[in-house]
Amino acid sequence: MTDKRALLDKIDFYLVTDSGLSRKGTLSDVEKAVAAGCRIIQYREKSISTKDMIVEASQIKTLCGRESIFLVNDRVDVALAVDADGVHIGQDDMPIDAARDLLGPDKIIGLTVHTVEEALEAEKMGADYVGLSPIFNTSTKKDAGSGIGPESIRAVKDAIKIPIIAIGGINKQNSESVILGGADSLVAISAVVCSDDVEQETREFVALIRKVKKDAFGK
Ligand code: 3NM
Repeated sequence: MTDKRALLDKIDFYLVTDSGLSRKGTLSDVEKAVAAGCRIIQYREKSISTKDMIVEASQIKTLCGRESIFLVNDRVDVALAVDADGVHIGQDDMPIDAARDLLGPDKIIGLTVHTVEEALEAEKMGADYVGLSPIFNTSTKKDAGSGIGPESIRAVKDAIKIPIIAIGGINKQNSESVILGGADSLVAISAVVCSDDVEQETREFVALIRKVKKDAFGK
């Protein structure tokens, strides 16, 4: 197991980039989030050329260094080009086994799932974690559908062993319900990248998640 894979068990707050919403830009957001203790970054970029993505992805890889996992959303080719730590893929993207063949056994592959059945299938196919979505209604992803509610996380947690990352409409007010519901980590895009101080917001999310885990589970 690589060092980065071992980090997967220790993640609290998970940053997904969004250049459309960001106040200060993707690179600044990543730099601030890493400085604030975010140990996993997903580069999600749908509006620039592949050439520009590769330049930005390699800069993000440098910012993540050895401390933070660096994943690329959807684009296995970009992940390979910059030797990222892995990819995050959706149900309609490249199948996990094809991504695994291209990336090799050591890279991290996360898959978005919406149901217990999809989570079981993801684990069976060799995903390293699942992104469970959308927990609450969100306007950040237009086609995300309606929130499944934090009470839906438990059934997924009971069904699989790999980590669950919750996403969709999460903020500091509802984070506790998400972690108590069974998520190992959570993503909050607009709550962080739309803020004036990404470093401070990330710090607050990291501290809040750690506190809820410690108080509820003693870890
Ligand atoms: N994927 P916010 S929801 C990138 O449901 C993404 O799969 C989703 O943004 C899914 O934290 C989402 O601002 C956006 O609600 C989440």
